[in-house]
Amino acid sequence: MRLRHRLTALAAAIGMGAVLATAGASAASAHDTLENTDPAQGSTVKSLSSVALTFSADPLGTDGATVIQVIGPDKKYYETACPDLNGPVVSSPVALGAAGTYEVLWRVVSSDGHPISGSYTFAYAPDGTATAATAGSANPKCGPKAAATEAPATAASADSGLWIGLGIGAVVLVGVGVGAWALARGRRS
Ligand SMILES: [Cu+2]
Repeated sequence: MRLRHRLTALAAAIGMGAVLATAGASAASAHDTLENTDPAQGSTVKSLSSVALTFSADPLGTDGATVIQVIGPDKKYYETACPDLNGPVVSSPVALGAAGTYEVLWRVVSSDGHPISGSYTFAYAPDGTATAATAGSANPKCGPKAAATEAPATAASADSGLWIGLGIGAVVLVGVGVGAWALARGRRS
C-alpha cells in the first residue's frame, strides 16, 4: 500500500498549494479602496480650496508615500502643500489657476502595506473674475514629477495580480514535483 500512501502525499501537497493560493488571493483583496472624492470625479466646481480622498480603511502614514498632485490644463501643479492624513481621509490644500480640466493623481500606502494609486479628473469653472487664478508650479509639492506619467491604479493591481499568479504557479509546481518524487521513490522501493 506504499503507492496509495505516496498518492496521499501528492494530494496533500496539491491541497497545500490550493490553501496557500487562497491565502494569497485574500491578501490581495485586502487593498484599501478609494470610496469617495471631493470634488467628485467628473464634477464641475466654481471654487475649490482642497482635494479630499476617503478610503475604505486608514492608509498608513508612511513618510513620503502619501501623495496628492493636482495638475491643471497647463500641466502645472496646483496643490499647495503635502497631503494631510486623517484616519481614512487624505487631503491637500489647492489654489487653482485657469478654468479647465484638472487631474488629481494620488498614491497612498494601503492599510495592508501595499502602495495603491490612481487618478481622476474634475472641471474648474470659476464664477466671472471674482477669483484670481493662481500661477501653478512646475514641480509637485510632494512625490516625484514622474507620477504624472505613471500608469493608473488598474495597471498596479494587474501587476500584483501577476506576482500572485506566479507565486501560486510556483507553489503548485513545487507541490506536484514533491508529490511526483515521493511517488517515484515509492515505486522503486
Ligand atoms: Cu494589498
